Amino acid sequence: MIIRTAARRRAAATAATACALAVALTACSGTTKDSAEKDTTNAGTAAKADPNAPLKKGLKLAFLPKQINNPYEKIVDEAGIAAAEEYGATGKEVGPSDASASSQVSYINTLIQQRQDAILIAANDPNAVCGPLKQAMKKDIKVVAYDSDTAKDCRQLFINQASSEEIGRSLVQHLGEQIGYQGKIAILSATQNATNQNTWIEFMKDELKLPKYKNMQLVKVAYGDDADQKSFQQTQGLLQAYPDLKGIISPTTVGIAAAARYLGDSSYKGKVVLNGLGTPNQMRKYVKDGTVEQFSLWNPEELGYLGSYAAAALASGQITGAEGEKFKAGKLGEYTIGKDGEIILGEPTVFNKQNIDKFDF
Ligand code: RAM
Repeated sequence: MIIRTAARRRAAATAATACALAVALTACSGTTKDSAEKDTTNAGTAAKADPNAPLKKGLKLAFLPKQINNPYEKIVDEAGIAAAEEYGATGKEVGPSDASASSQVSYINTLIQQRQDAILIAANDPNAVCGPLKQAMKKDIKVVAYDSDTAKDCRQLFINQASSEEIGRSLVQHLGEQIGYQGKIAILSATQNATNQNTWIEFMKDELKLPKYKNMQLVKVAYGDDADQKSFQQTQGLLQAYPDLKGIISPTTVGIAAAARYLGDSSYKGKVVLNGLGTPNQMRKYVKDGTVEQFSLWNPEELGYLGSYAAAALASGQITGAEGEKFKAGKLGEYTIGKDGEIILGEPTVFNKQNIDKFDF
């Protein structure tokens, strides 16, 4: 928590500097709301931000998660919807029941017809949703990716839960320590197309190239599709194929919970190390019974809250998506837009037996 606050302060300082520089270029000076609203594309367009514009009342926000029956996505979206109520807007969640590449397309088309003010999307595929999202932006519907990004020109902002590099590398670092930097390891991911998991896996593979991991061997990346049963079966399959497996990293809350359930009831309990990204409420049981020693996550409520405020700031003309612009995200304080329209929530937390009961999400 302390780190997160410090990170935010750093971000604010960067924003102040960026804004001071930008004043000369008028990006931080007052412009009319109309000019800001004409921005229908990504950062770097002619539209100007009006940092003093009030958040518009009555905005309509739609959250489109990877899939609606994912407990993690539910926490994020519910927090975003609650935040919208805070500033006089309404929010809703719609979405597919599976996380396949194009399952979100028809939902985007419907949201465009409904003339929502902003669509917030956790993309199942960086490109499959791009065409419809561009249509939305053309109609002046703001598009904010959160959790899992689209290609950069298909949205105006990406709300990233933490630095992707830090997430990927730290998971390998933690597992390495736990298994004494020795033995076969596997990754149990979500879907093959998921932008967030794939980005993290790239950083994991890069981290594994360092000399200290020379005795650790990544034998397989398995995909549970963020479906509980498939993730369970994939874990079983991994252990059948590699009975001498030393560790599994599952960078998905659905995957890690299913893998923990499999390990917890098997002879591998306490022998195969499972690490990754999970929610404390889903993982508490497995931490307490010794199946899992530690895992990480950020606060998903804060992710939804930040996404909601960012979408409202965009739809109100306070920001356009350009690097260096800043806005106030309610109780979370000030945030700054980074390169390529990315906004980073903060630092992940590591959960273990000592601290897990302090968290309830
Ligand atoms: C799952 C989803 C989501 C990811 C979390 C960690 O719930 O795949 O996209 O961010 O895990």
